[in-house]
Amino acid sequence: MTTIRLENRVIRICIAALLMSQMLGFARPARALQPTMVDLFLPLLAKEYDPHLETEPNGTEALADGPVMNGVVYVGYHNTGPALDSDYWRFEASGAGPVHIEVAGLDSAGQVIATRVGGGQIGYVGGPPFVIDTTAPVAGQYVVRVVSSAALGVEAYTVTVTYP
Ligand SMILES: [Ca+2]
Repeated sequence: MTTIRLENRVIRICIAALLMSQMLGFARPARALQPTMVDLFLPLLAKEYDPHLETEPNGTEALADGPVMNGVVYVGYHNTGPALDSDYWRFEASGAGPVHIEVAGLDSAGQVIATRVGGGQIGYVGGPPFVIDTTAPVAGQYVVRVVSSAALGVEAYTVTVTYP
């Protein structure tokens, strides 16, 4: 993942340099440049900005990924390898009601904590299966904190939240 992001960055810098030089009038004509740019750039953008993937850093409420859409599967990564990694995902409940959280792909060291922003904890699970059934007491912002590690060699996990 890191390698892909680095490569994306390098390629984007090269493309930006090409575009700049073209704008300033000392590069090849636009027709010669454009097909290469489209072939390379669009698939990489689609990967890097996929809204269903986590974006580090996301280790605090303020940096939480989201808002996650109701019932949609999101993918996070164990970025710190065997060490514990905290990823925050936020969602907004439209009212009080049942909240269902499912996280798959954590090893036995994983934890999932659901909290109302500015309020208290509404759910916790400290071992598999990582499923929380709880209740949102009021409308508002909530976060799901996924504490993961890749101790068992798994690189990714999924998180799905359904809420009012
Ligand atoms: Ca992560």
